Amino acid sequence: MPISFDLTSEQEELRNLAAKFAREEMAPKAAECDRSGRFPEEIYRKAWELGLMNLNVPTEYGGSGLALLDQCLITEELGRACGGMTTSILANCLALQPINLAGTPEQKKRFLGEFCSGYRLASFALTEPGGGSDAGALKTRARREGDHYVLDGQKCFITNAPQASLYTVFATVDPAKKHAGICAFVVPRDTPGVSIGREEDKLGQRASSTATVIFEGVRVPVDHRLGEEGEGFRVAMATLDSTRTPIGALAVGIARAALEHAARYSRERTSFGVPISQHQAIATKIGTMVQELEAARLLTWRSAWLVDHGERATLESSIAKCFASDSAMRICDEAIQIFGGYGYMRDYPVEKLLRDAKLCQIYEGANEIQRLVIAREYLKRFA
Ligand code: COS
Repeated sequence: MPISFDLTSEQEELRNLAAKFAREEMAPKAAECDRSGRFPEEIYRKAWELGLMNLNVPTEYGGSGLALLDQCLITEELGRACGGMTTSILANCLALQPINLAGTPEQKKRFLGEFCSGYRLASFALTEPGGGSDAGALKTRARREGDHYVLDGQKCFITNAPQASLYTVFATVDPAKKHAGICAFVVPRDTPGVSIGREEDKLGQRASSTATVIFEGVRVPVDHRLGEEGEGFRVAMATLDSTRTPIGALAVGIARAALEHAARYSRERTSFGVPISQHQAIATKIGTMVQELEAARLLTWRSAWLVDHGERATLESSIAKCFASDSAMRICDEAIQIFGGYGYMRDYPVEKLLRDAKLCQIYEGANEIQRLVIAREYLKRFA
């Protein structure tokens, strides 16, 4: 089978569009939003206007309908400018993917259409205060009452929760059934009984918002359930199979920014009479950083390519997300080291990158879970 890393002219255009938006709109406000924790809604609106949101929504429902590889190209450019803003922009793709995967044509038209006819945000609500990694043990209850389900429970660390108009929520009809009891629901924000709890004050990615969502006696019509009763866990896992790869691309974007800052600084800063880039101690750091960045990008591209060719990429998406986020942490750490004392200071851009990269190791499945998935999938194939 031929392998090509050439991008089409359409892909180059998309990448340029994202790079321009990142450079002109996101980057100038990244430091300010990081300091204040402000949610820059004007940027997200503009991203929507340019078609840089809802990238995975099919064109027939008004979305961009982009291949996952195209989504990764865009995400890397956005991630290079601001990790937190990129997370908020990507959150719609994560929240709407269960509808893409398991919605009926009528549900897709009803729920996806409104995201493409106007600017709106959605949140993916899986994680709970009692556990994130063991998603099969979630406790939010869904009790069937006639043609409704009644939801009770709490979801935590939910991206864009305070601003979202819709949540895709995972709840169980019977905790004893574990995975087989879980259902996926579409829950509009204005449904009585839905409220927002504590908004988090985070280490990094501070331009995105993160909060608890509380469901108290929330009545959801049966036709808001995605897929059959008991299919919710599989819908969540299949969603993450395609959304973990863009998290890898986001980590590549953050790492690329760190490498570029460090490379530029190493040529400007002198010590012992020469630019520090001429010292082997610095050059070998840069050599390793470049290798890790290139490898991380290739892994995200391969995972995206497989998904775009209709393959299940559980293994590859976990590898891409895990490797890219671990490398981003190492690259950002080395970038700070190259900047020396300046790197530790908030006046310089690299400490933010490290704080932003850290979240990529934790969300959409902690990297310990990715390693577990990788080992399981490898052993299945190896057998
Ligand atoms: N696609 C489709 N189906 C899948 C799947 C996938 N990627 N992964 C698992 N399943 C199915 C399995 O085939 C199994 O189905 P059967 O019951 O019919 O055999 C079922 O789901 C249960 O799978 P499994 O036994 O692997 O579940 P476990 O509880 O052992 O482990 C992990 C699942 C740990 C991998 C899962 O809970 C996980 O990914 N946790 C992290 C959650 C996460 O990413 N949270 C972040 C939220 S977004 S910020």
